[in-house]
Amino acid sequence: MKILFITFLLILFWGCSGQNDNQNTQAAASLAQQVKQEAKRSWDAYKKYAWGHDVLLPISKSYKDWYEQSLHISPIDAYSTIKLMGLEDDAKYIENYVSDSISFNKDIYVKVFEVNIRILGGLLAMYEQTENPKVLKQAEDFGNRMLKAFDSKTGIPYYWVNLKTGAVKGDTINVAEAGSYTFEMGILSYYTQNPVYYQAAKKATKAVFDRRSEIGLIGEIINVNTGEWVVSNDTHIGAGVDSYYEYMYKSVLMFGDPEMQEVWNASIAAIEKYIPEEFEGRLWYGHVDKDSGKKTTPQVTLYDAFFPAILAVSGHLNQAERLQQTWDWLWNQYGLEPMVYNYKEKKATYPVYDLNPEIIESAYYLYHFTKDEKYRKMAEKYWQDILKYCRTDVAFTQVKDVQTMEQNDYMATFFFAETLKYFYLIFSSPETFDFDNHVFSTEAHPFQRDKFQPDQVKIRLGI
Ligand code: DMJ
Repeated sequence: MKILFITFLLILFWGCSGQNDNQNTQAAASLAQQVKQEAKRSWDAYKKYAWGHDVLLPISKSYKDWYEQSLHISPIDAYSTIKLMGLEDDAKYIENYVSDSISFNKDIYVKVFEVNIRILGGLLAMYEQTENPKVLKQAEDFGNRMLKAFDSKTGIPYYWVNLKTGAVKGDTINVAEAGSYTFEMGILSYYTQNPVYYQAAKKATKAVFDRRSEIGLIGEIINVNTGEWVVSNDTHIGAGVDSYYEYMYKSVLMFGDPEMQEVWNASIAAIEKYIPEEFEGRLWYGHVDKDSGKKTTPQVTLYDAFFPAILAVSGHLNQAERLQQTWDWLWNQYGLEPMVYNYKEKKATYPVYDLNPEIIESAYYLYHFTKDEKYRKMAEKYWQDILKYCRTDVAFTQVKDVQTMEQNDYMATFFFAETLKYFYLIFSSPETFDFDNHVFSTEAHPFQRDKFQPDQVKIRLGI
């Protein structure tokens, strides 16, 4: 009788949990569809009001270019999301436009870091999807123009390069801008079978790493010619540093470069030893003096919320989950995140929210690694808040101040490339996308790992 009763309870439990799983899956699937519809609506607004230009201004229904001439950043950056969502006509339209109607031979100075992650990364993702040789030609042409920036005494790129003349300027640069190139330039080396790009990128990363302090920490801002640290002695993992660490690990994942593995091992050990801090029961990664390891400013930027994703994928899952809890707590203080936050004063010191993706990216990685529905619930809340505060009649826009929710008139290109993509992926059924066989660039452009044959990687990247 007792056995019968226990069996009945187990069947009831399984039945209910099966029903819950079903409900969760259906709810997530309909959110994925909603994200796709919103992406399409925003893309149509870009086409209507800003086609051919870099960025949509969704309130004035106008456009803005980053420089004197457009670089078509939105379509190039948006492509991999549009393709992943199965918006085939739009994807084909962008592919044709990029291969037949765009020239990068423009007499303008561009920010090397920003165009690398958005334009070179976007073009390479497009090539991987289409195998259109004209797209690869565009990527190669762009890579060659960018390469001129790396011709400095240290190998760290200048801040600006003129796409037409190859002239450079700007000799102080933050660490993210100095050393986050190995991923895109490694992929370019692979597809063009020319190691020059990866070698230049790796030299820049190592030039930063080689200037670490005795306790293994790097600074924030460096002089391209002298290799000296300037402005402050602080170090952290946030805005201005973030992707330097991200690309070390992703180059290991993608290319298996043993030297980068050593660089990553030494870097993550120093980070974990000196930067984490417990405050009021939560885990924070604030600022630290790079020479003494002493805590300085208890400040984070919303870019730092990429770190749970990197911790999770590199095998530090518990730490990743704890850190994501902190970010979730911060989101809930406002209903969106502030760009800069002092966690001891509990103050948003720079309260803008630019439609950034990092907290959603980390929720997606953690959902993948734990399959815990709580991460989808987190993402659902972020999505509802973005719908509430950032949605406009035609697209989405930034918020000037997360305390008042006053809107700004700008839809950053990474909203297409990253934010919408990570929302779509976390709500889609896991079979939609083979996470373990892909590595995302810092701009969320996905690249398929099994397209990179290890023996060929060594030859083509010069490892
Ligand atoms: C993106 O442009 C990239 O992810 C970059 O590395 C830092 N973060 C922004 C978006 O917040």
